This record gives sequence, structure tokens and C-alpha cells, in this order.
Amino acid sequence: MKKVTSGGGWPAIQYTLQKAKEVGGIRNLWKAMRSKNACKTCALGMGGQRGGMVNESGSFPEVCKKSLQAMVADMQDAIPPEFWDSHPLQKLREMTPRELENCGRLVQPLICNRDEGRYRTTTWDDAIERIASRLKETAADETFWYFSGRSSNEAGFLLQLFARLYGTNNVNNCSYYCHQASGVGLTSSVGSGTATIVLEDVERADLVFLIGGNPASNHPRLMTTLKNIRNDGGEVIVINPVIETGLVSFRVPSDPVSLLMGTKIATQYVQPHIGGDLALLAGIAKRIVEIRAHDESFLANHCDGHEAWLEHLDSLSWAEITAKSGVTKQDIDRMADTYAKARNVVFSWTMGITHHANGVSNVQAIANLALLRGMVGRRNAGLMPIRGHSNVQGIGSVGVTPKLKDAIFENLQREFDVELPTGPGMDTLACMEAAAEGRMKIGFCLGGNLYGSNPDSEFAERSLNAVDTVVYLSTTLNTGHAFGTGKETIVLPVLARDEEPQPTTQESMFNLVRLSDGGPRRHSGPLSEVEVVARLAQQVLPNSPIDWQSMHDTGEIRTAIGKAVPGWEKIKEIDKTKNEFQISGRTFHKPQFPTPSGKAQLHVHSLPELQGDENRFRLMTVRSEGQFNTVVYEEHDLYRGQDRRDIVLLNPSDVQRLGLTHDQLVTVRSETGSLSNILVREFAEIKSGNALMYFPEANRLVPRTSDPQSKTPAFKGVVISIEPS
Ligand SMILES: Nc1nc2c(c(=O)[nH]1)N[C@H]1C(S)=C(S)[C@@H](COP(=O)(O)OP(=O)(O)OC[C@H]3O[C@@H](n4cnc5c(=O)[nH]c(N)nc54)[C@H](O)[C@@H]3O)O[C@H]1N2
Ligand SMILES: Nc1nc2c(c(=O)[nH]1)N[C@H]1C(S)=C(S)[C@@H](COP(=O)(O)OP(=O)(O)OC[C@H]3O[C@@H](n4cnc5c(=O)[nH]c(N)nc54)[C@H](O)[C@@H]3O)O[C@H]1N2
Ligand SMILES: [Mo]
Repeated sequence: MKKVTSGGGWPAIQYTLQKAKEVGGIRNLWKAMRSKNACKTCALGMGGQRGGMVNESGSFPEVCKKSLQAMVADMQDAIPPEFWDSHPLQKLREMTPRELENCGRLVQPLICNRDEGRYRTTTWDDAIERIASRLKETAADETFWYFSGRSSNEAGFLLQLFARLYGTNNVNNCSYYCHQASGVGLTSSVGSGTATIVLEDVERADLVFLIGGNPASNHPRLMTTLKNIRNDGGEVIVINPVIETGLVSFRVPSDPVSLLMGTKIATQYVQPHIGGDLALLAGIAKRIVEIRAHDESFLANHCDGHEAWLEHLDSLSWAEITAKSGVTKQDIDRMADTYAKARNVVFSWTMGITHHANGVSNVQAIANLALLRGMVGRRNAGLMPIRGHSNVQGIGSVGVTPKLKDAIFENLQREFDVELPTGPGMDTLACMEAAAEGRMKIGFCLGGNLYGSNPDSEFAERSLNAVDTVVYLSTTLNTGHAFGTGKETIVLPVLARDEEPQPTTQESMFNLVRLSDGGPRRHSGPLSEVEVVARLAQQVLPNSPIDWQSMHDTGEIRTAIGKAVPGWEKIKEIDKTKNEFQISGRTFHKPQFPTPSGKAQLHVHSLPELQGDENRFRLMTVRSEGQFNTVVYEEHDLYRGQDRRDIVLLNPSDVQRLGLTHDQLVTVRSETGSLSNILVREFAEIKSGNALMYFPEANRLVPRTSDPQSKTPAFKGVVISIEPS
């Protein structure tokens, strides 16, 4: 497959027209895309009351392929009832993620007993009674509750409240596999776990660091912002072991000049080794101090720990920095020079930073570098984790974490006269490990694909298979429904955000709470997530101080969120005022930080050894342009010029050194598993010594090694060997 020379552009527009055809014409799709609902894909913040395809600074039209794909998927026909007779589990297991997604919308509650080996349809009453009776006969700590980041704040808040009153803190979300390291790292540095800035700040920056992310594929609408920065004479430094086409040049479809000519994005593109970022970031900081471009008064007045950190930087040798990062001194000096000259600098990052056993240290090192020149705590500069799922941040804010923030815990107990459990609760991977050891009887999943997103797929399957009852609230079929089954599996079909009968809210990565109006249902079977949870809670805990009946009303839930969650007071009136609001206490335009001392904290890190050697490669498991997490929409990867997914990409010099040829069949092995009949491919864009494969297929190879601080698996830090099949 020929590789495109820039991202975005005509293929994106052509794709829109093709997708429109699938759902009965451009008018249908346009109407759906323009409805006042928060966009369903990433957390950049489109839609809501500003209307679909409008971003947080009012720019229109902002559209990306993924939002179209997600919309078109929800606009599919229903899976007919006969489907389940002709598709036993065995058959579902043979289907690709793409085929599963394309089966259509789930519209009837389903039950599968392991012995029967197939799903059969049932009624809502039966399904809910069954789950309720299982819950009543199970000890609360033998259950776990997993939330994906697509659901509303209302559904997330209600379900976590129910789980806690039922008696467990085994409440967690997909963030543990995603940006948890950002939350933990940022909190330890600046006292708050999310972006310190709003979209306008990025738009006004004159330098953006883009570290370990591929927004051309995964956050396409950020590309408009980067294009604007370049047009205003600003600079973009990309740090990524892979040269991602769309980060070199991107054609923003809504800008005629950019569309025709393409906009150059990266002003400097630096390729570290996978896992080389900590050394690289320390190197830039060391150089800044050497050229005396650091802000001594900011460090003295607004930071703790700067003496120890500066001493540590001084003690690091350039030989260690360049060897462990894989980046030359010259490239580091150039980045430092650019940084030294810039006035307003934003640091952004995604999974290339968090998916490591030292993910939290990586994030702290980014914060260190920003603080070194006083780039946090003022306008037009700051820290920006580019979040994944459209409401992953909101789900976390409203209480979907094992340990509730103290203030939320106390507010809930006081306002609602309830007693909440005080046990520590388990993170996502810990729940999966407990399940594998037979210590979990019920797993309840609000969306997502817990099986598909896990490291070590063979383990993930075994783990969920050991659970008595697995419950999924889903919109479409995924590999979890085929492999991640319990002795009994119950699937409850739910409405998508824009089909909800009542308004719901979502939080963007810029801490803006957005209101979605909901809309007409497309199918008669599914229920809203909130209704399912309220009905279940009523049956399991009928005598609770919480009036679950009233919680069918999303307005009631918002009132409860407003009382319980600090900074969210304005949510109580949002459906009347339509005023989407910035959560208070999250944006830092002044250098006062919510840490015990009011100052930011600098952290010292020793540099980890580079993994791998002559014969063992560092492997990253990443997304293609045509997928959304475990949902694969297309087998090809447009920007990397690949036509299939069962491949391992290596630098041509490595392919030759191994004595292999392009497209030869190989076996890829890690300490966890192996995959055979994989095609090895020459891919000049990846730095030698490193390898690239696609998530989720490659998850068989990913060990359960995780960052001790954030519990996030090292999805990008896998060591592999490659031999002919
Ligand atoms: N189209 C699409 N959009 C999405 C998603 C999707 O699946 N598809 N998923 C959503 C979600 S939940 C998330 S979390 C985000 C994910 O967004 P990204 O983080 O952009 O996604 P990944 O594919 O994991 O890509 C990671 C990037 O990090 C680079 N990388 C890998 N290892 C390293 C390293 O050690 N150091 C550095 N510096 N870079 C490294 C890779 O080359 C790649 O470019 O996207 C969201 N948006
Ligand atoms: N190897 C490797 N593994 C990874 C990653 C990686 O980069 N490499 N990335 C990790 C990351 S960043 C993440 S976020 C996780 C993703 O983990 P998850 O969030 O668990 O997985 P998704 O694939 O996004 O879940 C998709 C499913 O959600 C359901 N769904 C869609 N919309 C809705 C809705 O409105 N309501 C409900 N109830 N369900 C809905 C559909 O059934 C769909 O099949 O995977 C992680 N795993
Ligand atoms: Mo994610």
C-alpha cells in the first residue's frame, strides 16, 4: 500500500461522503453530527451546547474520521434475534473486531451460560432480576466494577455510588490503562491531575512540545490548533520514536490553503528510543541550566525541591543521557535553544509517555522541564495531557476511582446520610489478577472492552472465565463478549449518548463540563445507562437512604453530583442555564498550586536502563488510523501505509541484520507469549532497535508489568525477539 505524504486532506473528505452513503445520505449524517451532544470519540471537547463539530474556542467545522465512524456505528441496524442461533460463542470468537462491530446494534438483553455456549435473548425484567439476585448472594468484595470513558457523568456517578453502598470500593475505570500516570504524576507535581490550561492557551502558545502521541490519527482536531500555531510563526517539537506522517505535514480539511498545500507541523522531529524519554527530558533540562535559560526566581518562589533537582541534573553525564535516550547531544541542544527562546510553551503528551513502567516519572519529568522556565501557572503556557475517551476525565472526577477523594467521601456521607466502605479498593489490573485467582464472583462493566484492553490476552481470558457472572452494558459487540465471558455472561444493550431521553454531561480534557441534549432513540430495545443502574440498585438495595427511583432523572443525579464533588456546583442548573462551565480550581493562570505548601514540587529520577539489546527489540503496541481502541473499523493504516494488521514494523537496517526480508513470515516472542505467522516489514520511519505492532492483537505479547505508582501496564515497553516462522 502506498504511503500518503501528509495526513488529513481529501481522503478524509472522501471518507465522509462514503460513510454518509451507509446511513442514507449526507443529510442524515449531517443532522446526527450537528446535534447538541458531546462528540463520542476523544476528549478534546467538541459539540455539546455549541453544537456538533464546534470546538471549545468556537471554531467550526471541526470534524474527524473517528467521530464519523463512531456515529455511523451507532446508526447501524439492530442485530436480529435469529443472529444468536446462528452465532454460538465459537463463531463469535472466529470473527475479527471489525466483523463484530459491524454486526449491528445490540437491542435485546442477552444471557450466555458456559455449558450452552451461546447467547440467547431474554427480557429486561429477567436480566435485571438475575443480576440482582446474584449480587444479593455475593460478598461485596468479591465483585468488581469497571467503567469505560464513554458513559456520562450521571451514569458513572450513579453506578459508583451503588457499588459503594452495596459494599465495595473495587471501582475503577479504563484510565488505569491510559492516563493514570498523568493524573498521579501531575498531582505529585502541581497538586491537580488534569490539564493546567484551556484551549485558548494552547492556541496562543509559540512553542508546543508533542511527546509520545500521534494526534494526526488519534486527536485529529488538535491538528487545527497546531496548524494555527505554525501559521502564526510558532514552533512544534515532536518527540516520537516513529516519524508519524501526519505530524510532519497535515492537510486540515476545513482550511482551503492547508487542504491544498498541506501545513508543515513539526519544526523539529526527534526520535528517541522507546522508553528513552526520561533521559531525553533530563537532557533538555540540563542544557537549559547550562545556557542559564532557567527562571531562577520562579524556581525559588514557586517550587519546592529545586536545589536537589538541579544538583542531580548537574551530576548526570552527557554520555549517559545520549546513550539512554538514543538522541544526539546536538539534537538536545537544538531543542533546548528553541525552548530557551520561546515565551509561551505548552507541553503535551499521550500514551508514549504513560504506557511505561516509569510512566509517572515520565510525567513528572515533563512537569519539571516546564517549571524550570516558569511555564506553569500563567496564561498561554502549561501542561496538557491529551486525554483519550470522550468522558474518561469526567468519570474519574465524579468518583469512579477505588479511593474517593476525601472531600467527595465526606460530602456524600453528610449530604445523603450514608455510610461508605473504607477499604482501599482495587485498581483494574488488581481486579483482573484477583479474578484469575478465583477471588471474584461478579464483574460488572459499564461499557468498554476489559478483555481486549488488557495486557496478556491469554491471562485476561482466563481471568474473566473464572468469574461466575460477567455483566456488560454495551452498544455493540466486541471481542470481550466472545472471549471475556464468565460462567454466566449477561449483556445489557444501552443507548448511545445522542439517543438518551434526558440530557447528560461530559467533561473535556480542558476541564469543561459539557451538556448533551440526547435525542430520539434509533432502536426500541436498549435502555439508558442511568435507567439500568437505577433499576438494579432499587432491587438490590431497596431500603437505602438513596431514593433510587428518583435517580432515573438525570437532573436529580446532577444535583447530587453538585453537592458531592467540589468545583462542580454549577452542574445543578446546567440543563436550565445551558451554561457549560469550567470546573473551578483546575486551570492555573497564576503560580499558586493546590499542594500542601502552595508550591509546585520538582522530582529527582535516576535514568532507567534502556531495555533490549542486539537481538531483542523494544516493542510499542499502538493504534492504527482506522481503529478506536479495541474496535477496528478498517484493516489498513493509511498514514503508515500498511494494508493489514498482522505485521511487525522494523527499521530496514534491523530487518537486514536479522537476515530477514520484507514480508517474510516470523514468530514474535516476549516473556509472556508468542505470535506466529506475522509479516515482518521494513519501515524506515521507526528508529533502529525498536518495533511497532498493533493493539489489541499484540496484547498476547504484553506482560503484566506495570508502573508501581499508577498501576498502568507498560504497553509500550515490551521486549521481543523475532525469528523466521
Ligand atoms: N483514531 C483513534 N483515536 C483515538 C483512539 C483510537 O484508538 N483511535 N483512542 C483514544 C484513546 S483512549 C487514547 S488514550 C488516545 C491515544 O492516543 P495516542 O497516545 O496518540 O495513541 P497510541 O497509538 O497509543 O500512540 C502512541 C504514540 O506514541 C509513540 N510512542 C510509543 N512509544 C513511545 C515512547 O517510548 N516515547 C515516545 N516519545 N513516544 C512513543 C508512538 O510512536 C505513537 O505515535 O487516543 C484517543 N483517540
Ligand atoms: N496493547 C495495548 N493495550 C491497550 C492500549 C494500547 O495502546 N496498547 N491502550 C489502552 C487504553 S489507552 C485504553 S483507554 C483501553 C481501552 O479500553 P476500553 O475503554 O475498555 O475499550 P474500548 O475498545 O474503547 O471499548 C469499546 C466498546 O465500548 C462500547 N461502547 C461504545 N459506546 C458506548 C456507550 O455509549 N455506552 C456503553 N455502555 N458502551 C459503549 C462498545 O460496545 C465498544 O465495543 O485500552 C488499553 N489497552
Ligand atoms: Mo485511552
